[in-house]
Amino acid sequence: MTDSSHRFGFITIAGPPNAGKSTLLNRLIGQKVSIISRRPQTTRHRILGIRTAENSQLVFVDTPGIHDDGKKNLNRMINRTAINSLSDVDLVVFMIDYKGWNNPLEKVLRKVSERNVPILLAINKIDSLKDKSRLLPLIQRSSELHQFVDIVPISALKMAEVDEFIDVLLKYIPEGPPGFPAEQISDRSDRFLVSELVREQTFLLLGNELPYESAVEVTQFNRSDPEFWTLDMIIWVEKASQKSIVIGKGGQQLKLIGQRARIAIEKQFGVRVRLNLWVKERKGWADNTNMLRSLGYVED
Ligand SMILES: Nc1nc2c(ncn2[C@@H]2O[C@H](COP(=O)(O)OP(=O)(O)OP(=O)(O)O)[C@@H](O)[C@H]2O)c(=O)[nH]1
Ligand SMILES: [Mg+2]
Repeated sequence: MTDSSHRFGFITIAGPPNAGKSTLLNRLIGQKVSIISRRPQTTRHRILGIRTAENSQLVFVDTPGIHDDGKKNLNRMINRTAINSLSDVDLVVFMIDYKGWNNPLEKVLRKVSERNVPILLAINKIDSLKDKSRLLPLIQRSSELHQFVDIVPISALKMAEVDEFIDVLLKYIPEGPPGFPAEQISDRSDRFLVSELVREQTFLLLGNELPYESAVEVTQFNRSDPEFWTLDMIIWVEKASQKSIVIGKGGQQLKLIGQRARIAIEKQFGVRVRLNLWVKERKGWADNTNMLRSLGYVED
């Protein structure tokens, strides 16, 4: 590669739920493009994060964690989204955490490796691994499972040297001109991101209490005053009991979700926001293809 050459390519970040894929994406892009929570199955869509440097442009594809439980339509769609993101990319970063392999995880790896794309293994959360000598056997075991192009222990959360990691990735990226404008950092709209920032707060505040079958719909996205946005959103759930969990005693929970989400949106976009939230139930929405489509879970 000559000094003047430019690289351009796509890198999918895939792996099981909760490995830290979205955390890595945000770290590599330098701002939040994908929401994060300690709860598995936070990401539900394919989300692009674009990193433009002087001699390269890398397009990262964040994907939902791939898992085995495909009963509901929603779950199946989400798994399909992840698997479809493995084609036509230059590299897959397969992310696991330091706890290592188990049967379902090996099954996920086999599914991913069917696509014949080079796979780099990132072993994440090593900041939480007290006994670092456990890494060596894990690397050994991993190399027996698949011929990874590289195996890199990382901490997506505490990574100081992003450039070093990028240099490792660039080895697998072909030369080519940039495919996106330099200022573009994501393929997702502001409207999508505000709904995600509300969903993130429901995950963070309700944790495991939150029914998995909840989604956020933006019904008003008014930016006629560019410095003071008015946003209306509906949090959809499937049952009355779930509705009362989200609303909480005397509406306290919903109020807190609204306050925190408003602050997150204001910080993200540097504007002031009026945010109105409602909780509504519709039985079976997570199985209803039309509803899934209108909420953006069906890829055309
Ligand atoms: N200690 C530690 N925690 C991390 C690290 N990276 C991510 N986490 C935490 O792991 C949890 C899951 O992170 P996410 O980035 O949402 O994981 P994900 O793989 O995108 O999860 P899904 O979207 O559900 O598939 C969050 O609580 C993160 O803060 C890391 O390097 N170290
Ligand atoms: Mg995620």
